Amino acid sequence: MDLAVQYLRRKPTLQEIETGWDRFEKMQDQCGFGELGLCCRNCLMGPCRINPFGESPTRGICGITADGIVARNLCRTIAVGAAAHSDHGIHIFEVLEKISQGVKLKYSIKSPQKFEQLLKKFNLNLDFEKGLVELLKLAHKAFTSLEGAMFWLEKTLTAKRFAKLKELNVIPIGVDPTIRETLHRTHMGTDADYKNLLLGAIKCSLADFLGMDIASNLSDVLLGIPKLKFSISNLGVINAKAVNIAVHGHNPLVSTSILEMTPFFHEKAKEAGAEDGVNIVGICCTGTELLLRNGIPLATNSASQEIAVLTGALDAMVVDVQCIMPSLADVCECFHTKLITTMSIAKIPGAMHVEFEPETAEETASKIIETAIEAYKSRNRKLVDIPNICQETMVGFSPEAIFELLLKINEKEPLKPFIDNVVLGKIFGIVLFAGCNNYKVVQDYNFINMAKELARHNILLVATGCAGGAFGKCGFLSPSALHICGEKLQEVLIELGKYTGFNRPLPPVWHMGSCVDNSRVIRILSAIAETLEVDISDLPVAASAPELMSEKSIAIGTYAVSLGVTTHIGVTPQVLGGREVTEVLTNKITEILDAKFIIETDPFIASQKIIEHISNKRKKLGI
Ligand code: SF4
Ligand code: MSK
Repeated sequence: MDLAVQYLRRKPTLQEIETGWDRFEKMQDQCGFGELGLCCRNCLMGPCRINPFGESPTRGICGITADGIVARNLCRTIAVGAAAHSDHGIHIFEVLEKISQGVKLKYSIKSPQKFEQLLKKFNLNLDFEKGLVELLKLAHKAFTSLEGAMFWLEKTLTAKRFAKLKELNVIPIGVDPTIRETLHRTHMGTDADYKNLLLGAIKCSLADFLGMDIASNLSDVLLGIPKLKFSISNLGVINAKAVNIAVHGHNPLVSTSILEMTPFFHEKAKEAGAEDGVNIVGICCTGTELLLRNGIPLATNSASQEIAVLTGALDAMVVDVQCIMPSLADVCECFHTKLITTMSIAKIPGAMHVEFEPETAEETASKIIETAIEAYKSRNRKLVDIPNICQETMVGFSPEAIFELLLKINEKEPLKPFIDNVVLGKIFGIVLFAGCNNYKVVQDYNFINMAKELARHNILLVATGCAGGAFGKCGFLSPSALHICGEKLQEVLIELGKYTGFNRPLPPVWHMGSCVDNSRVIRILSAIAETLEVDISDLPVAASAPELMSEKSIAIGTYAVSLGVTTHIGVTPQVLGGREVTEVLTNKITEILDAKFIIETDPFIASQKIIEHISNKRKKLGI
């Protein structure tokens, strides 16, 4: 769908360079057992595969059923997603911990406002230094104990949802122990009851939410709360006259230090011939972190990460963790582009490794920028071809930025004007778009078509991660895209826009952050539900991951359902081989969580199903 990507992918001189789309074609037909989630290699008697047509073999060698295998695989997927999010959180935690211990770092607390907010939320009536120590103790307890997890979740979720989860006995026993327990129960000969495994999956997904909520909150404390601002998105943000550094992955620590060191290298870049100095652009969630906090332009989202290199004008691609294609090394090899890995747990053969440590962040960042400037000197001008495509992008819709805006309308009850518009049907509902791209779907096709369908029905859209990237690139994060909304929603966005100081309407899609910031959406929905004295599951809301790819997305989708948000998935998940499991996830789960999964690959039918779901919720609320 992205014209910039289409242009470079179809360029005759670049045809020899293999990308994810080529590898996807070569991979066809993909294994049917794997597609259905019916293979198991959890022990060395395997691999075992179950016949999906009910014929023999109907059980693994150990005797486990198809539903048992599918549920076990799902648990493992969620555990990996939760581990990725929480490890990200730990990286931020460790920097704050060092600050609290007085270690001299380049980082300092950028948002005292967020820090105070968290102290208040957790009843910590303390001064700065003691407050920081106690806040970190709480986060650590949430990572490691049931007591800590209970405390953090009770203070974050609606009372009704928390009570429901407690009754189901699915409150995580801390983030880390829950991941451990989940992996344990999936060991050969341990949990064989698919229902019990699915409860384990719910519990682990809540550990994911917890780790993510800690990561998102602590990132705001350390790096600042995103505020409303304008930037630009798509490959046109790469500047032929500058040394271009793309930052990619998920860890904002590395990229933030590169960004902060950049001003010291403009002159050096100019001396090397780059008249516009150093230009930082973002890819995936690292890009999103810098986009929302610092207004740094976003080059592209996940499926087209290799395409950014094909512009011939990237001098360095700096990567940290998660969603980084190992193939980048081969693509960079075709150009002068330096691929630089920065984290000890994420190395790529063929890449240069510059280890990142918070204590030496400045030196590391300087070394990376200098490497990019050196690479620039060998840039082949003949290979440079940057599609002149980029879109205005309004970002920074953190809960704090939204509340700040609403406070200007109603100082006493800031949520009231928003809720009134929901009641009046001017905002018919809210849908969160999250998750990745997936080569099984034409890139951004489901995002764009579903957004158009839903916005037309006056549904307000919020986005995170690569969903936000898709909407940025196609222009839906710009106030100029107001026309995709129904008239009633247009009125609301125009009215709210009057209070931003930008004298523009708000865009149809509100970008809330990276993958870990999905927890921001839950915080807002919880606040609305508490105001109305209902549960999140009573609200006219839904979530959609129409092009999901990563294990993290499965974890997010599962916790969204666990927290009462019916969630659409646009790529067939690897569970359909377990008939009972599928029936539970798409139907019976409603009995215990009042929310379910909608699996639908057609974006138009999916939109209809979401609209129907929202209509039903409105009817139940009597609005
Ligand atoms: Fe096969 Fe059971 Fe071993 Fe899985 S755990 S590989 S189903 S024997
Ligand atoms: S980066 S998890 S491809 S959203 Fe967060 Fe994008 Fe999905 Fe990675």
